[in-house]
Amino acid sequence: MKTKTGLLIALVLSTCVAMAQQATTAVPVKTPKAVMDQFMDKRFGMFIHFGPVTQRGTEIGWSRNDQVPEEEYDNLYHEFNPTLFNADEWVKAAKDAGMKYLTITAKHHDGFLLWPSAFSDYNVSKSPFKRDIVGELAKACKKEGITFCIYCTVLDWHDKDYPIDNPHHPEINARKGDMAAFKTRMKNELKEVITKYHPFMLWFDGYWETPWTTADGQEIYNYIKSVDVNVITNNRLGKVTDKLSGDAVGDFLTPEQTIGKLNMAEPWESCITICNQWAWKPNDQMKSLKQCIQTLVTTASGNGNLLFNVGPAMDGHIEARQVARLKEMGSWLKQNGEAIYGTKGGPYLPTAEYGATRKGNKVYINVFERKDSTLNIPLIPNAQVLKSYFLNGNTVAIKSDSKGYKIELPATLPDENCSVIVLELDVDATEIPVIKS
Ligand code: H79
Repeated sequence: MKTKTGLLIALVLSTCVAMAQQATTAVPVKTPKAVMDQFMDKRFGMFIHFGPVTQRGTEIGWSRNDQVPEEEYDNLYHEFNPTLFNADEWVKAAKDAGMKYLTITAKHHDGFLLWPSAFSDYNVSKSPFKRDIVGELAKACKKEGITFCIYCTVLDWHDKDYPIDNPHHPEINARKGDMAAFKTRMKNELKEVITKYHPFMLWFDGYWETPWTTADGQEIYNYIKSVDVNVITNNRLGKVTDKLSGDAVGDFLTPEQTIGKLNMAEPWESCITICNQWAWKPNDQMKSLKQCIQTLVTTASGNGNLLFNVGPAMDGHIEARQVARLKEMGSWLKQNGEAIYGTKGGPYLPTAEYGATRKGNKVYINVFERKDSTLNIPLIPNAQVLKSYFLNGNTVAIKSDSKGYKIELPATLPDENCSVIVLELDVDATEIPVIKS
């Protein structure tokens, strides 16, 4: 009797499980909100563009078949030997900058893989360097508590199954390809990196070429979710980048080389380079410390994350001047990180003079520039300012009239790059609707 009842229970249970599985395949699975919140609380990450192309010092995303002929480009890996590559040093540079996550170009449009894959021979294990760059970085990140993420584009000009060979010369774009076979290989590669390296997030790119459709993107998104439901993706799996509706597929918006607008409804991350080029370029122009800090703060003030890019040199080291600049950002964050990590943007729209962030009952007014002896900002409706002070401790006098607050600024601001003024309120600052400056 006992076993019969047991069998019956098992039968009912397995039917329920099957029904639940059917239900989940019908409705596309989304990333849990708690995971997205974890991601957005990090605010600052390191983007790394690296690969055999660094030997030419040209751009990874568009120099193949342009500045570097295809034949030459596709053979660069035979000499790829970045002997100074040290994952611990890259991760330390990110950590010293105050970054909380790191995203490596495991596969860019040129199709070369920085990990030893079972699914494509065009990978780092076939170069003289041989070592697993993705694996070593994943390990170093884990050791240092930096969240590890992977960039992998949906383009692949090297793969014979991908229908486009050369976007610069449409007349020779006759390659027929086989998108079904291509997507199968893409899935295998994705499953390989997810199960081997456990990325928190996958950063897709290259949706714009004609062979790729939004349906392909949705298929890949669903596949990723079937491997690990908690893996986040950016919105570049579908055809539209600026909205998470319509033709976009994924979890967050991705303004490129520009700071996103304040958006309290949809998560976003701006990717911006520390110099001009994504991949290493000799003597590339580097942003000033002021530009770097204000880029980060304006991004956080718009409620977004900043994925700040470095391109390590051909021998594998990150230029000393870039490491130093990142460290300077880290020093600023050590003193002012309270106004960045785990905050929300707003309630004020960022301006050239200041941007605001908020957490609990505090609004942080991040002042970029002293234009006058007072900083004038609009009133926060239905709230009292209980206290006002610089994050470094000095009190700040604040007056208000019907037009707004007048914050008295000292003759010189305490920090020439960005000084944080805290306003303590009698209400929860995160509930305040956006105020037009
Ligand atoms: O990985 C980085 C870039 O390589 C990649 N996205 C970021 C994160 C990217 N690949 N392509 N694009 C971005 C857009 C390319 C625009 C281009 Fe052009 C138009 C390439 C050639 C024409 C603009 C004008 C850039 C170079 C000339």
